[in-house]
Amino acid sequence: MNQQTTKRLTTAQAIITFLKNQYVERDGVERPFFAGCFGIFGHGNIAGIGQALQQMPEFRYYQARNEQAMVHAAAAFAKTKNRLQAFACTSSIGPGATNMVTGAATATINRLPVLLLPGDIFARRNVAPVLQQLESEHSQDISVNDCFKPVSRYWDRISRPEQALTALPEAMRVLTSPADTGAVTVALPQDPQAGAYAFPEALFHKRVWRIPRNRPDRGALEQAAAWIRASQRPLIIAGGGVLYAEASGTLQHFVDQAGIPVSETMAGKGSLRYDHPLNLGAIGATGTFASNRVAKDADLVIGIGTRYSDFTTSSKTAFRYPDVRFININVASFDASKHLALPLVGDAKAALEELLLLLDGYRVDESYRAHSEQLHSAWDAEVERIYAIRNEPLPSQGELIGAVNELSAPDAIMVCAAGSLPGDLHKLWRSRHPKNYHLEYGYSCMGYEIAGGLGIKMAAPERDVYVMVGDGSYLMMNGEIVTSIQENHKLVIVLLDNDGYKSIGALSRSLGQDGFGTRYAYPSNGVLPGDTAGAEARTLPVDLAANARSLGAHVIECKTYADFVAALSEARTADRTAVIYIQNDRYVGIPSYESWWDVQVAEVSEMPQVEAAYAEWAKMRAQERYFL
Ligand SMILES: Cc1ncc(C[n+]2csc(CCOP(=O)(O)OP(=O)(O)O)c2C)c(N)n1
Ligand SMILES: [Mg+2]
Repeated sequence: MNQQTTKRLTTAQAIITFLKNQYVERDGVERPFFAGCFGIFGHGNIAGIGQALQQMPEFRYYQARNEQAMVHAAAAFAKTKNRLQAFACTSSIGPGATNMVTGAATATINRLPVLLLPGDIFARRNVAPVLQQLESEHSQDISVNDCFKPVSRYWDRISRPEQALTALPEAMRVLTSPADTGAVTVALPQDPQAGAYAFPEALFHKRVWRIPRNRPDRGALEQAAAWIRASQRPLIIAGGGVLYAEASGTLQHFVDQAGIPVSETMAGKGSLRYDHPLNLGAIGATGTFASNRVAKDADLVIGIGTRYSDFTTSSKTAFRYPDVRFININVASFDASKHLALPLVGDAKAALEELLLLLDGYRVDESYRAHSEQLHSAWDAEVERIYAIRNEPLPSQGELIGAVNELSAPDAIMVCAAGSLPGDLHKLWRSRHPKNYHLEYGYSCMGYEIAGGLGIKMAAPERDVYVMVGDGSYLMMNGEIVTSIQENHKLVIVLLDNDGYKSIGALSRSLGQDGFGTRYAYPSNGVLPGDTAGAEARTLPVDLAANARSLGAHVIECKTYADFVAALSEARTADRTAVIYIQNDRYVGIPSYESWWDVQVAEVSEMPQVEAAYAEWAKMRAQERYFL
């Protein structure tokens, strides 16, 4: 085809036409990369991207309520699709754009592809300052969209239409790269966005981006096999990379053959079924005693697709064996090299397949395997114990998690992000398939829950989606309930009300700070009450169930565990998004199991409890390690 054939389009029309024609292929399966575009219109995008979407309804537009929420929905969609499909998000300029910054950071930290198309100020500048323009006396080449730079894996601004010709392929390279993916921002000043240009037709040809399964260096693989053979107590840590690579089956095969136990990170939970005898469950600060005991003595840690967050490593106190070594399988050399590991840079599935061949005939010592299996069973009994608690008068969070787990279909998807729920879920949720457990715990962004649920349901409409959300997160961002009803993407939202921030309240008490600022209560004598105020604190007249009802949801209010069980079956048959509202106990918590999380305590204070907490902290701090 003649490279010189051109088509006169606005830049926005060219972008949407381009996006429509981008495909990805992995393992011989080809699919369109973009599922459509979320957006909220304003003067920064209505005549550009807005008009283009209107003209091309085959590239589906979804209206959102809040720009941050739509980016969360897009990220959750991409996560559910194992990064093989994604959304674009269009916003106006100014606040519409900066609302997306938090969403961008969430996507980038979780390594999830999202294409952001914020509107931008006039490139021709003569009418500046345009409504919502933040001016600078130092430069005219600056706008609020520069805020996206540190939270994007690729950032560009299209000030002249022909810049799209080089920007768009770069955007696709990053979005489809397993190692580099994250938020990609292409800012669109409104004049070139709606202005026309003769674009080469070649830009719009169908293009298939191959998602590679890179194999690690052969020498590194051989060395890894030698290290594994030499190890007495190896432990696998399964991270999100196992799931994105769809490597669960290979991991199970590997574990069955080698007998190495597996612990799971927040993003990697579900890599093995919970009832696999060598699955020790969650690891780290929110880990099980099974994982944390094995991690403590492990002489070799094989991290697969993990970024080793402080929650995973218990702030570098989890691995105590003096000569512990690490082998890290990761698509990103950055993560593969953490803890001065032997890096196996490559795809999790491909790397495990190669290692399996090199480990032919290898098996851990029978006593080590038996020890791991014993811990697995002991942990399962602990989960059973917590599921069976029937706390009065208000139910405990653990028993409610048990009910959701036991009464949901094994192929349902449960989503959560912040509060006390993630830690409890990490320990207690029994994952029955690789996508059963969806936690955004890279940014732990309050507000992700319902918006994320929407994105998940769009990615997997055939599955039930359970959103587990605290009252704090619910208050922060609940608007996508409306979108779920508008688009008929039914969610079951379990809204756990404990009158404020249970998680930060517990953290505050552990720091000697009495839950200050974490209860939803009226001030008394100008001071917000802490936990010692007990029941004397006057709670706020907030009715979250009525709030959910006002947004159009089917709301079921519960008081007891029995009500809750009945509500779960009612919600399953409801014709639209259902919200199960229940108050639960602020103080009954799940303990931590032989782990720690480093939160810096005030070194000097006028409060004796804080000084005591500091002394305790200093002891644990001394156990933090460098891996050199
Ligand atoms: C956007 C955002 N702001 C602040 C925080 C810090 N934070 C973590 S959990 C939490 C409280 C969450 O309250 P809620 O949703 O009611 O859950 P609970 O702790 O009561 O279980 C806060 C403020 C956060 N994670 N995200
Ligand atoms: Mg709460």
